[in-house]
Amino acid sequence: MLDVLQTIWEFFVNNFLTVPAYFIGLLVVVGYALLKKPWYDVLAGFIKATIGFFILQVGSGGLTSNFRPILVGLKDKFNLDAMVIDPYFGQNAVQAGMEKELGRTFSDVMILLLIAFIFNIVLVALKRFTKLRALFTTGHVQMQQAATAFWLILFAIPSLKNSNVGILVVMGLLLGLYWAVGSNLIVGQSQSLTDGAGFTIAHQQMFGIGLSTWLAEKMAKKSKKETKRLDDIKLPGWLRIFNENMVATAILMTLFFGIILLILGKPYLVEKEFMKETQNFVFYIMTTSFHFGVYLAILQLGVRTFVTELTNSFQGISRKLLPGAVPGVDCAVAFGFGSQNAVTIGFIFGALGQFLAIIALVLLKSPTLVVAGFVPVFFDNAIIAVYADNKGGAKAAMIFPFLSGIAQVFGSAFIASFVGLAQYGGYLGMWDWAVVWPIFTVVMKYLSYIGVALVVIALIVIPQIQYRLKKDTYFLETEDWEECKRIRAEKEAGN
Ligand code: ASC
Repeated sequence: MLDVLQTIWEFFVNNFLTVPAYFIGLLVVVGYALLKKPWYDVLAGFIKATIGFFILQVGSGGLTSNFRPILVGLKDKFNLDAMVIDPYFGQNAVQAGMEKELGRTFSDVMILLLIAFIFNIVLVALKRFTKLRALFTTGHVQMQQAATAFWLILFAIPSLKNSNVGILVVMGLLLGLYWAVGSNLIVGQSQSLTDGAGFTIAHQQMFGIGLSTWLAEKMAKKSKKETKRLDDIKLPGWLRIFNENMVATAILMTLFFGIILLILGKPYLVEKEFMKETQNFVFYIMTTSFHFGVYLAILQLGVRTFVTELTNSFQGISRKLLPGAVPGVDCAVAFGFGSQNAVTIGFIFGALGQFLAIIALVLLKSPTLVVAGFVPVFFDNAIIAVYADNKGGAKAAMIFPFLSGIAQVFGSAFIASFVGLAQYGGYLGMWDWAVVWPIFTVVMKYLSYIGVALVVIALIVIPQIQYRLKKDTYFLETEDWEECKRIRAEKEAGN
């Protein structure tokens, strides 16, 4: 009997737990079965989820091999670790590191994701006590964060390695709380921006948005002059080419990697057999740089394919369980609201901040060379500008993305070197993961379980403070926005 169980377990471990593509397929099957979908939808879901992950692996393998000449070259010649701050490079880096150093597979990350998500549901179900009103539903981001959190937490508390249950409890608790608290933090600001569209942002910079927007509002209240809105400013049309992922990635990568490859020089690349003597150097540089765009596109296609299935199978379940909660969605959803200039302005000032910070790192002889990735420089800073402009006008929409750009580079350089991810070529350099999680990590590294407790308490307290500041209208933000606005306007007039 025990033999049979053992064989079944081994079969499960060998074919599902250690093969993320099938594990994700299995999760989708379970979700759809619970939703009582017809068998053909379950089958289609399984196929899409599994193939989606295989596609992702093609993209991520391509990125890694495309990046090799640069990583190897910089290490060889200058003893530098080049690191792209971008969620996909970050996920790749963790994946590589996990397999090499921890002997774990990506299925561990998927289990963590699942537990943290269930914990997020529980926290919202208990919203009378927790004051948490939002569910994090952005699957591809959850995966990137689960991977990064896995690495950061194991680095901070290495003893967790010995206990599978311990790892999952501590990590699920921290990540689930971060998702619930972060997306809840900006419910009110999101309702204000969208005039009650009934969603919040569940992405990688919720604390960045919350803090910047709060400061923007303070700034606007203090200033005597009328605040100028971004919509009052006219921008040159050519800047819009940066709003397209593929174009911006190609330009950024050609700029950064072009310079690095030029510095490494053709003779070196030929000697190491990265390129042929007969190849034209300029076209080699262009081909290499453009291929980052190619592999990112493949990778994103794969992610979208399986995340759609995963989210559908998760969401159906949570919607039934959680009336009165709002979904946390991708930051790009909010780009349709507020000023249309904000996206471009946020990108430009964020890029300016990042470039200055990168130059500073080079001048300071940092052992980690940070390379700007498209996703943080564009999405983080654009969304911060959209929210900051809504509360604080044009000036805020320039200042906060600029500061964010600086924080993204310095924060990522610090944490990725500290935890040993820089050597794998990437880090999830988005605002919260360059500022908030490094703080968590340091606190936990030096205080161990007391540090974990402190982080947990800090997270639990945040929604309680939010609630106490606006007791009478807090839950109305999600339940009845018109009424919430009315009461707040009355109060304002009364003052
Ligand atoms: C991310 C990430 C993306 C983008 C996208 C923005 O963090 O991984 O693909 O931002 O979610 O719409």
